[in-house]
Amino acid sequence: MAASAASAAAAPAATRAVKDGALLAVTEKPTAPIEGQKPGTSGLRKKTSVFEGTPNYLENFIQSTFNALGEECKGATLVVGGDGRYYNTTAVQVIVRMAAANGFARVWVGKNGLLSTPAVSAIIRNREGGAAVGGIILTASHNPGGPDGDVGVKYNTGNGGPAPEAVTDAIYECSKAVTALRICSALPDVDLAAEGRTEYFASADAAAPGFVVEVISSTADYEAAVLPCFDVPALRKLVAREDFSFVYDAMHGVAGAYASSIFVDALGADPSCLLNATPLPDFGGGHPDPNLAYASVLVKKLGLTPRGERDEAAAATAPAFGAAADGDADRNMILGRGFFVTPSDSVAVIAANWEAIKQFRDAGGLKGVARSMPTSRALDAVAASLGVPRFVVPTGWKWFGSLMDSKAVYGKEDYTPFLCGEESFGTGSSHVREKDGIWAVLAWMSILAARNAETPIGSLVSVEDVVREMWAKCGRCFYQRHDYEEVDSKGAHALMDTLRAEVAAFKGPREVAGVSFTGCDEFEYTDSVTGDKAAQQGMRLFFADGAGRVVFRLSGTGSVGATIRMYVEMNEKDPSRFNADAADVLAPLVAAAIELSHMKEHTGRDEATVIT
Ligand code: G16
Repeated sequence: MAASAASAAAAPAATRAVKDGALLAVTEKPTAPIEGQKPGTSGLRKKTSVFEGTPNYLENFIQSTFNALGEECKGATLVVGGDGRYYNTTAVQVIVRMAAANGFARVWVGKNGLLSTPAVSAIIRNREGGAAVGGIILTASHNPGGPDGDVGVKYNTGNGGPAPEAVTDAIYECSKAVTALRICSALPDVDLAAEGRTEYFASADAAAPGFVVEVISSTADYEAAVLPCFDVPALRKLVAREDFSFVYDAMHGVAGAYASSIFVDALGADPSCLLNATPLPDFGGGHPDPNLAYASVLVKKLGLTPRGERDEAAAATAPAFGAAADGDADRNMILGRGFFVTPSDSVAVIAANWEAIKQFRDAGGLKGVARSMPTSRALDAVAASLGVPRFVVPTGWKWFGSLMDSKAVYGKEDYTPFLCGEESFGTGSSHVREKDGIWAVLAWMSILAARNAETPIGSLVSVEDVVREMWAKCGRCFYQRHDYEEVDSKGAHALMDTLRAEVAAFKGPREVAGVSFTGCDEFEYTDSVTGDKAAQQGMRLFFADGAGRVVFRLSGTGSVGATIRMYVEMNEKDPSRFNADAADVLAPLVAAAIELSHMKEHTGRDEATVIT
């Protein structure tokens, strides 16, 4: 399968030559800066109504991106695709016309406008030996889609990863100064339904095309990057076991475009294992966020309550393994029969079981691991036990890229193969420079395959077994994230200021709401590879000498008001307490953090909007 995917990626597409120079004529359209086009944690995300209802909203941002790239656009190749949400194909057509006018020589567009986020990363890095300068991904990730939902645009650089802050800051600065849009208005719509290459010539006798649009397979380059990471025959053996069954919920996002060829064709699973596998512009009316709250159908199927507790009756007949993806297929949720794996535990378990994963085995082991700061410290304990360097970065996948590129790009220490993860249901490795939901699922299946290579049918080592094994070695990090969504922005900032004042005034341990509050700080980061700095990356409150921790930060991915994220963690080393209910264990920390932050006073809220 891997070999055929690789050759499919290299297969020449049908070519059509169009020799009408008028089509490449550039129109300069006057425009004026639009306020608020500042990329957040992962690109620009706004309500669809803002993109549709504000003249030139998309065009301004794309022109600002190209202006920020400057000379890099000239003669270059750009990748364009998205998660299939409403407005995806409209935006693709606009971007192609603007790319032609801004000097790009070629655009690679995913068939039907579809490309997952990790697929864009793979195409930028690998297709034609890394010929693309970068890519534009049309996604608002896990945010709902449709006319009432969200649209997002993000730029990935030549390493395949999300643009670092220097680039997004430059785009933002350009957005404040943009006065003209460059567009090849006469260029016809790209036929997105069929793979193929269209060459536009500036004149009938031009020797070479002035601009090329290639509609490429959405899946081939991605499969060629991801399948060789795993022992596919071993995965097929697992899937064929009578006592193994699994369900994958693509949540009507772009993962559906990959799920059938990977899980059914390559691994031999029955097509009935796929749920919601047709990408839809409104994600079927759902919220394509793979967590306990929004992947409720899958959660129930796996024998779990909406709080992630085991429902004995339902668990008795549940599949052995379940997983879900978000809109752009970079996030994942992992479930066992009647068992929820927190994303923080997930990356720690993968690290602890690295030998089960061919990609790591072939390289002689992991050379680096990392987590975002709010992610639980489970990975720290595993990294220490393995003796592998461990990094803690601010929230945002872009911060992992420099560590993965440390040797190849910066000539420093080699940390690849590299494993990283975030509490926000993101897990990935150095095979691409984005988090990769399907990679994470295959990593988990590889662990189950390795652990069950010799087990008799009927005694499957389960998801729960491997998680408990990690807890037994490293302790259990009880973990929850409480999100207060669509809070008034002023109140949210005032809450952060209250915590900042707490840090400034902290005089030593004291009791708060019956818990011992032992320290606090504000997280700041210096990238050890590039020297880049990031200030104000979250307020940290420590309890019980650091065993308990609550982090507050404001989300950078919402589109309305502010979202306050409160991440609550308690590290427990005593195995007799591992079976306690996470909500019960964390309740005292939640109460103390709410008191210290003056949550109610700043937000008017009695409780979180979503707890995951
Ligand atoms: C993006 C970033 C992640 C980040 C997440 C949540 O993910 O790539 O690194 O953890 O947003 O960010 P925030 O807490 O600021 O909302 P995605 O899947 O939304 O692109």
